Amino acid sequence: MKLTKMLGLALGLALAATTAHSQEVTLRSADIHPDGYPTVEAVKYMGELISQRTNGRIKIQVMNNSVLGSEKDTIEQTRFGVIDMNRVNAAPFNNLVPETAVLGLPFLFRSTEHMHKVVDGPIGDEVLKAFEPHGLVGLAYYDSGARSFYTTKKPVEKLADLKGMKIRVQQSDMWIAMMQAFGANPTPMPMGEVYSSLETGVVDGAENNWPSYESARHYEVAKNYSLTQHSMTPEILVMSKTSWDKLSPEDQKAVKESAKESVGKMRELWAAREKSSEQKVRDGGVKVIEVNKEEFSAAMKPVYDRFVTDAKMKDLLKRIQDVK
Ligand code: GTR
Repeated sequence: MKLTKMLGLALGLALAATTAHSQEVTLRSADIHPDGYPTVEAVKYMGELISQRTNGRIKIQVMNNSVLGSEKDTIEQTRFGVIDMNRVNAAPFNNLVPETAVLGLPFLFRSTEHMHKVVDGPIGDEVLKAFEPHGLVGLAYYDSGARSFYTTKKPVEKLADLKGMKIRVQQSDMWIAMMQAFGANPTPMPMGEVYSSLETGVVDGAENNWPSYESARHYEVAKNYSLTQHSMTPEILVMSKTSWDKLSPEDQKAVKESAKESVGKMRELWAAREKSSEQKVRDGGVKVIEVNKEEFSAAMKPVYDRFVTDAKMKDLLKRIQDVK
């Protein structure tokens, strides 16, 4: 190679390195929830952290309130690099990344502490890594409490009450199977369509945690909330692999660390919001029903049999159950 060409190449590389280092980036992050919802505020907080770590070079713009579309749609856009980051429940990832389905299995986690131990440990990291072949980089888990059923007309007091009821589910085969095992008639649809579907009778009910039940105002149209607490499927924060690959290794590290650090903030916000949302819906006249959880849990074997089939999934499940 001629000297001039070599010099040119070296200069080019050096320039690329400087640009990579001084790169100014605004990462657009999707969320379906409104301002004030813990997931939205936690990602904004992550934005503050990343900005501090990079002297303001990297910022996060949270595009919430479903402005970029439903969770299923935004996952696709994130995979193709149209959206940089996305905070989505584990459920809409289930068909794409089967490992995530294990985290949503009914009555899997014994408590919030059990769930935290699993996602904070090596199993959590392993599931986050499983996103990479699908164009996504798993960054962190956020709390989502426990999900329970709510219905418009007939309250769910026992398992048999769910028989034949049309229940909205998230867009995941595992969730469809779960509803079938409960005896219900699953109707998959994005969160944004649930309010009107409850109101017009397209569905008889849905299921969610206290904050979503309250925030999306579903409690106004479905006033029976049955404490089945059937799943503690967490929220997952991911980044587009395309956007990730554009960052320098140092910036990637800053993104990952800021995401992990925002988890503590999220947990604080979540614990407070669970309480205030519960209070708000109780004050709003919701009938809260205690159920025999064992009866509901005993019906879940078909879901495990169908979704935990190969040795890898069985091993993952066993390791989660074994976490003390
Ligand atoms: C919420 C969750 C959302 C979405 C929603 C749903 O609890 O935060 O990401 O999954 O439930 O049921 O669609």
